[in-house]
Amino acid sequence: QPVQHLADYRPWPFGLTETRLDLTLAPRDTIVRAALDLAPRDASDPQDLVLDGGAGLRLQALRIDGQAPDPVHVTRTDEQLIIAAAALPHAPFTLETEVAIDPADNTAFEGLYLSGGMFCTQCEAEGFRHITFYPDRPDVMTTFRVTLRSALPVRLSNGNPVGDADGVAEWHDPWPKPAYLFALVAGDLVAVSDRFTTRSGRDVALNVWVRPGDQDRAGFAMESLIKSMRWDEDVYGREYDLDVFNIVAVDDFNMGAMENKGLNIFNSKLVLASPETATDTDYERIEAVIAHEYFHNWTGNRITCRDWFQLCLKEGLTVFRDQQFTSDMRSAAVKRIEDVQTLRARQFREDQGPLAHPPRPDRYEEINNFYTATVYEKGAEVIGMLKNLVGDDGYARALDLYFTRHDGDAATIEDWLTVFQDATGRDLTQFKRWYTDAGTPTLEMTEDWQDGTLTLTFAQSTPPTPGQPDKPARVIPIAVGLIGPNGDEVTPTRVLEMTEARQSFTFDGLGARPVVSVLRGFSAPVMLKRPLDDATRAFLLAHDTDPFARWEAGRELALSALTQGDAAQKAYIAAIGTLAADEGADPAFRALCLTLPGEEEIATRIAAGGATPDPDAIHATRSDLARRIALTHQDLLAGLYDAMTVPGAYSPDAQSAARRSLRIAALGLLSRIDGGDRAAVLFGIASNMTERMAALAVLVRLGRATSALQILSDEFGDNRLVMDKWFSVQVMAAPPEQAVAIARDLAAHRDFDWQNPNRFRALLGGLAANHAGFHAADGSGYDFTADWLIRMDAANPQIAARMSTAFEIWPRYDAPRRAHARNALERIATLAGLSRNTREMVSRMIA
Ligand code: BAL
Ligand code: ZN
Repeated sequence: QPVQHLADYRPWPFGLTETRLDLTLAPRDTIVRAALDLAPRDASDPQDLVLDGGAGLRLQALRIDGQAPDPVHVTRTDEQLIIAAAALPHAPFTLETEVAIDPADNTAFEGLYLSGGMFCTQCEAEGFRHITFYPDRPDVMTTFRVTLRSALPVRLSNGNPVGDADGVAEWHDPWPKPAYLFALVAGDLVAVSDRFTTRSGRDVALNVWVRPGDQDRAGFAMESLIKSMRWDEDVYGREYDLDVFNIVAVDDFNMGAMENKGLNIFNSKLVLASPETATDTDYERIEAVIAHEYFHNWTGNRITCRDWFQLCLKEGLTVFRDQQFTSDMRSAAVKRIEDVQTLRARQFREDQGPLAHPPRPDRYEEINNFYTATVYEKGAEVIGMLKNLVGDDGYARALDLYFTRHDGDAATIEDWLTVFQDATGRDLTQFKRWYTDAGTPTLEMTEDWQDGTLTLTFAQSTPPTPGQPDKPARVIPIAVGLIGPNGDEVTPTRVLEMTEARQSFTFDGLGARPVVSVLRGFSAPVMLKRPLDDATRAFLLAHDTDPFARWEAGRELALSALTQGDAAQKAYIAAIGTLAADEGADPAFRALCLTLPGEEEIATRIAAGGATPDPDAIHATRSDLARRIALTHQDLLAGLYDAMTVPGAYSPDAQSAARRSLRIAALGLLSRIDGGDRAAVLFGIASNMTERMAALAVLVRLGRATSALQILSDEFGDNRLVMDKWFSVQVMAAPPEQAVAIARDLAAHRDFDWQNPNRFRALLGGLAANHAGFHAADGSGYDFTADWLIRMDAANPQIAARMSTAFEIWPRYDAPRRAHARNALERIATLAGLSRNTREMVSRMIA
């Protein structure tokens, strides 16, 4: 498959009105019979019928209106089946195919595969072509009728059940959909069930399907689903549209979850939770991802993407919606801060390296490589900015128009922006650059104060990214508030709309010079630079009424403390102590303020300033600062650690989780001076996984985790999800100089089932998350990772390519590290038989 270009899009020359599938499931020789009702779009211009489907499909029969075509008119290539126009009727016709496939050999988990004896599918983006020959593109939408034949007791597909008897189940999906939303499951499963009545009175059967024995860990997923369904009705006016909604938990899954119509398939780690096995973070994530997949029913399924370049149309919007949902269910302030942390850690990092691309790319080789932080998280930020610019009412009008105008469509970013223009009258020509231009803009702010007038001058610039050397100015919504010298807000939040490369805004009639609170709520995904002394940052940390800006002031102080030496450290430590002691503040907010920036974030900041990050120095400086905080605030932290104990039975609600998060932040700092004694006690007595894992991470960092690790594996050796944590914490929290050796030992462990994506991610992702460990000066982290990427690529290209992003910022390090990284990448690049997925990633990284 050559490079795909957005500019080359052409509609498919046939219409498809119904797809009928009949599958006889077996580990080997699954038989797939497909009947496609087709019609040429323009009978006067006959076209070849080109269907996707490669060598893995063993074609056993091919008929057009019941007749086998002359073989001279049929061509097979590596990736397609082509029937010449000469063999096709000029009127509607039915194409029938019969193929045999081997799910048991499918280690790539794309298409139909087996996971622990269960048949399941993953078709986004281009998995359906591994099941049958098909126009596997999102703009070909049709209704599906599916017959499943299997002796396994549960047989599921999309839409509504028609019947199920004697090993044969029939399903009908009345909503036209593209093939990427097709799914089937057959297995020995049990359901946690409930019902939901939509506001127009549709009675919907809800099921969360799990393996027998896992039912007691599926209740939270069901609660989350019901909350999501209600929220989408209340906030977006969107109702569910089938009689059943099924969720299935699967152990082997490349993604987090998948929004197949009426049959969401989930990685089991995003469904199964109990207090003993899941952390507060797991619970929050399960709630968010259940919501995300459910919300796709409207933003993704009813309105899908015309082509894969438009992926952020559904993903950015659905992430934005799940972020709103979590804000409503929990603390909006804390959620916003967490989202910005994620954006900076993943997307700003992506923008800083050779994989930088716009939210809507205009070329790709392998679309699976574009399920990125830029498409998802930056895609959501762009919608947040749009909402900021048109206001809440404008946003609501635009979304209503989007749902009415485009229901049933395969739409584009242009369609999306036109809806906003039509609903609000606003010209979005310049705004569109956020979709088409890559890179994180830098926004510099300077202030001028004269006679009661404050002038803020902003200058924006965006560094070059691959293929985009020059970046014109973008529209940047800059939310600003002014705070008086006594700490009162004198000017509430106002959104300044910057449209030029350099632009000034004035505030008149001010009595005394205020302190500027800028980029409130992180109103645009930019890197803000402003000359500000630590005393003013401390003032904002104490007084800013915008929680994000308040936290950000603390973050800036922390980064200053980490890079500027003693005076900055003193200022930071004093300010952070005041905040930690503020009993009026949300414990989760205090926890966020007490948590130092991660080593990766510090490195990104140093690189953005034009310097070369030194992973070992960053690790040492950060550890020293944590120790100084602990020494200075020993009593305060010990008091918090005790006071934030949550009495009674575990509950994953936001308030309880907030208290635990503050307790854990205190524990982490105290461990810098108590030798890990508190952590050892906590690990022994805690009955919930949140506190046990936090304690375990401390013990691993301090090299005293041997018995705790043994206890955990004795207790949970047969629980895959807990064992994933067991693998990852040992590497992620390890002292950097030991991380690679520990990873090597664990890779030889009998439970390192490397073909399971979660287990592979636990170990390799754990190492990548250990910044100074992965970037070991001798290149051992790079070599170890490259060895495993090579091995994984032969089994599962998607996972290998995804995990190769561990290298995505290699050019920012020093010359010896760069040489090691380049060697490792070249070793992968030159491998014979490398997948398209990994080849594209590696070649972009070493271009
Ligand atoms: N569509 C792929 C999985 C997700 O974003 O929901
Ligand atoms: Zn999604």
